[in-house]
Amino acid sequence: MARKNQTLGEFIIENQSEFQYSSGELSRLINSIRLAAKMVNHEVNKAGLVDITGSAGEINTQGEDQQKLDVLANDTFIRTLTNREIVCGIASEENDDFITIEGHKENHSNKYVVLMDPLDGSSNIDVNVSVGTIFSIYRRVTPVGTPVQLEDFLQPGNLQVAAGYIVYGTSTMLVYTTGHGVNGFTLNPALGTYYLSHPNMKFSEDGNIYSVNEGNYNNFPQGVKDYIKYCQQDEDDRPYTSRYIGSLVSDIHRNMIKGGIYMYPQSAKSPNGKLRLLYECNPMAFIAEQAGGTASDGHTRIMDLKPTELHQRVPFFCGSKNMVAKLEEFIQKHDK
Ligand code: P6P
Repeated sequence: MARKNQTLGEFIIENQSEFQYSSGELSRLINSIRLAAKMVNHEVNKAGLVDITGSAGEINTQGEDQQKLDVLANDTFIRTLTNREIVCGIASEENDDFITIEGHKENHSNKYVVLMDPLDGSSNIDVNVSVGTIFSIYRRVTPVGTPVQLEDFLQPGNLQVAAGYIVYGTSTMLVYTTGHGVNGFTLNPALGTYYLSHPNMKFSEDGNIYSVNEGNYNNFPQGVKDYIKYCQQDEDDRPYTSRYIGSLVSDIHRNMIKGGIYMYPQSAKSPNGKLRLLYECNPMAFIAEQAGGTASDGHTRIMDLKPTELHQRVPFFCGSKNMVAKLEEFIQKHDK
């Protein structure tokens, strides 16, 4: 049972029984993510003061200019999870291939793998706009005790055991689910403690915010164009409000609190969309569904998609379920 202002540590202990099959290892894993998030938060909050903003001069696996904080966040999460030996593998947006964690300690856990986007929206860092970390946790499919394989990471989102995000915004929040609803914890930076500030977060069935990069409008599929025009019509509860931060975690976090839909469609520039299925769409979809929302690629439930590549991209529509359903109606009308 969630009690307002409970600390994250108390919450994890009191809800330990919910972690199916877990002998406390999943709790230890969430605790490690909590610690790494505090370290990244410390660096993000002083980004403007120390020479760590701006480009690291490297290009990541996505061909994107790697920001220094991207590298720092990636290293921090990987080091924290590796030192505690509570996962046997890590896949990251910043690394071409997955990382295998060899166990040396007697309490080494080799049940779980983590997939993450260590610092999503990092192009916003230099302009002081909020950014986020996204993570997704699975039990491995290969036998425990053998080295992890790619198949341990290429699992459909409906097999996630936990997923969450950290939003480094006006306050830093950790929002996650283990399949029993969604709870948001706000960090008190003075104490370094997270407090349950948003128990049992819910997407409203309807909303009046739509989030999309309208600069790509001319390249969107016709169904998406029609839906955007529908949002703008002066009729019934419309026009809706357009809000787009360009930071997935922030846009979805706001829409979960206020009601709304986030859209990243395919386009001529991004024929499969821009967002990555494994460590952006699946975790955000798990959270959205656990909060009563939905997430699809316009035709199929995101969490039912069978992954084929570690960094594959898919079109992504996520939020208030009646808004996503309306969009799918427009998209599917053009399928006939
Ligand atoms: P665009 C950030 O790079 C990101 O992955 C998401 O956080 C964000 O929603 C999207 O891309 C923004 O992309 O093409 O609109 O700048």
